[in-house]
Amino acid sequence: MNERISPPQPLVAASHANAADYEAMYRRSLSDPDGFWREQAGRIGWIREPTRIADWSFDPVDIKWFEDGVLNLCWNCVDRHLESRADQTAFLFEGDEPGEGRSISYGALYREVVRMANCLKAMGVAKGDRVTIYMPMIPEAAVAMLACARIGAVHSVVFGGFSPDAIHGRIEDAASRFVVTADGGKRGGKLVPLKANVDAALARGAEIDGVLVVRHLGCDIQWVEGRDHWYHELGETVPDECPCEPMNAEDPLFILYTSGSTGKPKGVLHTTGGYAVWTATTFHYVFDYKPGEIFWCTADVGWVTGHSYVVYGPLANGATSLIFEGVPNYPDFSRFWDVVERQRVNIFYTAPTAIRALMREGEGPVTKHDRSSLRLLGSVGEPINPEAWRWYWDVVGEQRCPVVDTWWQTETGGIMITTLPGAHDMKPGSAGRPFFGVDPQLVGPDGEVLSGAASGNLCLVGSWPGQMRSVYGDHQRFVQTYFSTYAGKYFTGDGCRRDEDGYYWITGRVDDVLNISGHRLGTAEIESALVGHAAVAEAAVVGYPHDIKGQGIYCYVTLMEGIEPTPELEKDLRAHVRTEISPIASPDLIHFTPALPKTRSGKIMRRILRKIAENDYSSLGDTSTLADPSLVDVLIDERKKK
Ligand code: 6R9
Repeated sequence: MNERISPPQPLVAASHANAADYEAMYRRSLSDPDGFWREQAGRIGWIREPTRIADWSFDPVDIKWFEDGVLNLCWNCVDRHLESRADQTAFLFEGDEPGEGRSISYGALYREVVRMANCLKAMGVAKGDRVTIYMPMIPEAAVAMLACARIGAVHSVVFGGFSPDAIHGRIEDAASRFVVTADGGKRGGKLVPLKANVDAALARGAEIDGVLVVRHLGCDIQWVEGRDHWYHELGETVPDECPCEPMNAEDPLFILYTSGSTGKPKGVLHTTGGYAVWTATTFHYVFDYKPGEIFWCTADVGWVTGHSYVVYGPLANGATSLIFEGVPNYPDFSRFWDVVERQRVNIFYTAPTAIRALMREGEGPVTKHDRSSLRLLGSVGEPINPEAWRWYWDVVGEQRCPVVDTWWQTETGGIMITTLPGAHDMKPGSAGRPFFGVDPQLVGPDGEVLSGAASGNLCLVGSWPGQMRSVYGDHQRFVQTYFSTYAGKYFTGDGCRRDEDGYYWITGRVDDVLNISGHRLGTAEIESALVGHAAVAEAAVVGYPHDIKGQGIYCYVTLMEGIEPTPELEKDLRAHVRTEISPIASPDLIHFTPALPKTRSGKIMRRILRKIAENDYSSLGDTSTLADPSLVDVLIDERKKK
């Protein structure tokens, strides 16, 4: 399908960039990056303006932007707006129960952030210290991030759905001595015992100086005297002013753990100046944000999308950003549109998995709510199939609202490939064109650079301000993961097609990273959780097509001698993975098998396992290098019975 849809005309006329602007600005962003980004850096208030703009190399890998600039990102997101919009809403909070929530003005946000920052200081947090944030989707989660940025502490947000083991691993890796959490959270009517999970994580051993606890639900929790502090109590005792720490542009802002194809999740490190400019600039152009509009990104702050487009991008632009604690199907499938109607949301940004799940419920839950406030729709996290795109455009947006399909990664800090609302026609299923400063290249099987319409591995040549700078504590892993496949290029891990109009169509990961409902999970992580179970000898995990989640988790499992597969064991393995990693990582299909297909050198042939999981037995490729080629038929027979 190569259908083109033009954005509605009134929108084009009022947009921040039209087609001619895009062409000129894009060309200049590549031919004169210093000039271009010096101008865009003007969106940020600097304590000392940078004189050096781009200074990077991909071989050896050393990336710096705005190197001699000094700024504070919290000041840019909060204090800077006090003069002109102290009474304007910064965060609109919609709780898990409909209508439960509040609105927080920039003035009130300032007071909250100062209080939280002073609480952190009172616990001993200093510039450069890592603070782990494990919170529900409530304003205090954003407040904690901003408070860290204010005092120069490095936040490491851990998604509230992660298990004690996952929290513990991240605390250890970041050598973080401080935690901010809440007594509990609610999602879809269910209690999430956040404080209890933190207690369990810390019980596994960690050197912790303080845990700051936000009272959200008022539920019963355990308390460790001397270690735990109530935010509302400590907050009473602290001063009501807190200066913003002057930060060098290349000082770390945050670490965010994300799954790769090997090993443990890695701590993606972002620094202050480049990330600030990147999120501020992309937010302005991609969402075409106009003062006074209400912007709603449904992502949790536990993911990069929440960092860049719930908190930093919107607030750096003085926007009103909606924070939603709940889920799309609680109390029913019309929840998103109920919120859109009540809060008069103008710009709505969500993930394809949510769109597909809602689409299955038909138009009724959508059309019963007034969506006339909507002006722009966005999608992020995984490829959006053209059917879901159409439904989003036709039913949700009534063909009035351009759909921006935004491709990017935790590593890129912000949006990289997208159409711009006033500049480009849309093609359902295609992310679109590169954003300013983004220079994509498609590389073929032999490392050759492909030109024109082609399919290959998506690389980026040249740095952009929002690029991650390192893997926390392991720069070599950064170099190895992203820059060793193709010398001198950043390799994204995604496959991609470029069409004759220069539009990019992301086809998905080409490495062992799964994308489950827009959440990244490494097959290696799930395998290591499975083999951690006493009954399991070996495990191999692959993705397979799933109607709602995009990809499902397919686990091939061999058992220890003498152990028989039973439905109880299957249930137990599922529960085991859920507690080891997270419910997100719960296996969709467990396939018990006597053996895994291996080469003679002992490597599991994942290519074959993927095909069998997909029920595609026609093109298994060469199976002659297998130690036991007859195993393939056994696996196929077993698959057919699933
Ligand atoms: C922002 C975010 C990154 C991976 C990425 C790709 C997939 C994200 C996409 C998309 C197709 C889009 N992805 N957006 N694929 N179209 N619009 O999702 O970051 O969690 O790090 O995931 O997600 O495969 O490589 P992250």
